[in-house]
Amino acid sequence: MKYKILASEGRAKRAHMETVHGSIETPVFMNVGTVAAIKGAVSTDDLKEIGTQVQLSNTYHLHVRPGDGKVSGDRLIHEFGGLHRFMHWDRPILTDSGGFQVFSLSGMRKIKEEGVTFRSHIDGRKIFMGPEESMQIQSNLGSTIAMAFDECPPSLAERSYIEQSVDRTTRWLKRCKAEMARLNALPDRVNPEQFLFGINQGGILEDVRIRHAREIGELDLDGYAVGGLAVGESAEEMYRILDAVVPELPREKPTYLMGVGTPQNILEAVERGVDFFDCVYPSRNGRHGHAYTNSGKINLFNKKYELDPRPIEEGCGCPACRSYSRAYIRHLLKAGEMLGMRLCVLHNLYFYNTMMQEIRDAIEKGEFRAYKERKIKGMEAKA
Ligand code: PRF
Ligand code: ZN
Repeated sequence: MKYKILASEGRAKRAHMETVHGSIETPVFMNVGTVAAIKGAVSTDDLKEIGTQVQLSNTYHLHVRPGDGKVSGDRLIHEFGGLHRFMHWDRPILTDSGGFQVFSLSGMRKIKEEGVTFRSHIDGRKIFMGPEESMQIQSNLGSTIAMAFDECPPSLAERSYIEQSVDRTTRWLKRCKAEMARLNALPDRVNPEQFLFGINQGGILEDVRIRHAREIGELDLDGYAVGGLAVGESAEEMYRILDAVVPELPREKPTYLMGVGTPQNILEAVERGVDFFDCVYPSRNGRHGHAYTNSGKINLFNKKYELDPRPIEEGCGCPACRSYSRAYIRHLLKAGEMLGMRLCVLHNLYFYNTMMQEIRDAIEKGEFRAYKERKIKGMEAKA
């Protein structure tokens, strides 16, 4: 068995997953490196130091780069020996399928049964991507976990559109599964044991979500994601959909909530049974000088930190807090020095990774509820 639940409290699960790139302890926060790089000049050695278990990269971005467009990025990376060797990371990598990026980055696109035609955001070149292409690219990259090619419909789409789109996403998922099986059997694969996660869609329509979850649950995939959330709906709506849909997905498989979220969102979703998360918030906020603490987010550009000798968070073991004051980091940020951003990003990723460790410990001890209440109350306090 690749995935094993070690402890649970209500719906919250503490689990362990075996992969060819080592094990993953869940709940886990995946650190986002869209183009095979964590933004903020963070190296893979840094990631090991701050406790990163899984990195996330993107199919679409690594298809259009590296390279000059004549040979695709993923073919070059395959020739190099795969994404792990290319970026010097030997732990698990999850690749997103490109579906969501196509929908969020590309102005011009055409969706058909075969797939999507759109223009590259780099050079405007026409690109076609369907379920088979997405699997081929992810197989070339050799990621640990590949995501199915899905459509994430706009949050305001009508019911009839969402129903059609979800049915197409199911048909695409079956094609992804067949293509992944074919690719994994080829002799030249970087990772012939690549896992495939399916993605649940359905907007904020509970009945469509539930029907879709039951359909894809029967396909016996390696894991299941909830997509199409955190795209403009309220947090309450997101929790309502998770309440409805997570119990319909196979509990003996990992559950991944895509693109979520704030520390509060993650705590609420863990309580509802989610294992995997990813979000750009810690790195993006860090690059803007916003740092997470147990008593709320602080803006290091604020004048009140000009002579503050304390670290971002007292007692934090991250590379920023071990050595540097708020005053110095503020100076670096204001001077536009890259080190300022880098230290804030390292602190924020450490904060997220450490929170996940605390969550895992709390579930094991049967103290998750109490931990969650305490953590949220603390973060709501004014820093
Ligand atoms: N689908 C895919 N990737 C995603 C999403 C999705 O719906 C989301 C939605 N929050 C983030 N990333 N393939
Ligand atoms: Zn720190």
